[in-house]
Amino acid sequence: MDSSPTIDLIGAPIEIGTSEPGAVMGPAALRTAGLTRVLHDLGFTVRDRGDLAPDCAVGQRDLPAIRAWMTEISRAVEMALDGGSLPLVAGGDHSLSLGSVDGVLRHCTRSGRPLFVLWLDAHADFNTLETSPSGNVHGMPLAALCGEPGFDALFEGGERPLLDPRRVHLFGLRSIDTGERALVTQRQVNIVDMRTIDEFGVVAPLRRILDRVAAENGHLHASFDVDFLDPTIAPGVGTTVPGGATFREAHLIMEMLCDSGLVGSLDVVELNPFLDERGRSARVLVELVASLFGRRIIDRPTEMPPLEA
Ligand code: EXY
Ligand code: MN
Ligand code: MN
Ligand code: MN
Repeated sequence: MDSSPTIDLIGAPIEIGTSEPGAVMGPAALRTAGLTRVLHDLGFTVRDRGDLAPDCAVGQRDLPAIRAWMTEISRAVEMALDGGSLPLVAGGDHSLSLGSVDGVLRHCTRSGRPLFVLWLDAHADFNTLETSPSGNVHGMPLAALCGEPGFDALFEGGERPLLDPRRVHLFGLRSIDTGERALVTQRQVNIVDMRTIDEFGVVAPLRRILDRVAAENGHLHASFDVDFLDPTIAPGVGTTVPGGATFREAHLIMEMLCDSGLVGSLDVVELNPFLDERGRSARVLVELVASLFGRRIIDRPTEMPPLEA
């Protein structure tokens, strides 16, 4: 992990980006599953900032309501980074990344480090208001962050730093809509889909991404959507897609991210306890976050252990 010993846990119980209610309980479920305790046991100082609650009418699902959320999330993330902490944004649906990535962008614009995004997700989340088949904003955050037209109502007036789509790495993709497929190709978004993972595993594709980020002294923002995982291990999400990452693949990704020391901010999104089975998905997520922050079975170098003579 990045050298920061302090983690700012920011609850973002937003669910107006989706049509399936329940993600509002995500932050509470992650805390109940022991998120704060495992991080503390790993030696981190965890500052739980509580749950953000922007001033927007309950049930409002329009862009101004989402803008109210985004502004608060962006400010909290930027403040954490400016203060030398690592922001961990617990969702809530994936539209929260409109705020978290915006906040990281603002910080990185000042720190001078290029921002790379690792989007662990079954989906591309690169729809625009035009191309979206559902109108759900949680399927659009990357398009909006990369400056696609139609999202001005989301960002308070004035200049905003844009995310470079060529520094976005989709990882685990297995569901994409027609319109966003054309867009991600046109914008040269980097894609490691499940077919690539089936053929080459997670190590080689992820190693290539991490080497690139390290070579450019980049800040890596990891955005972890529960539906990246196979639904058999994480059913608690409203947009499950069969054929996701296994528990071991997900753990290995987290351990490689940890070893890289490049992750400077994290979202954990789309957990829907209403659809979960006795907290199973929440507990899996906490296990995986623990691996991302350094929990190991034994401390040994990553090369093959010597065979006994
Ligand atoms: N691509 C579909 C849509 O835009 O409606 C499904 C999006 C699911 C989004 C979740 C957060 O990853
Ligand atoms: Mn920084
Ligand atoms: Mn997503
Ligand atoms: Mn998804």
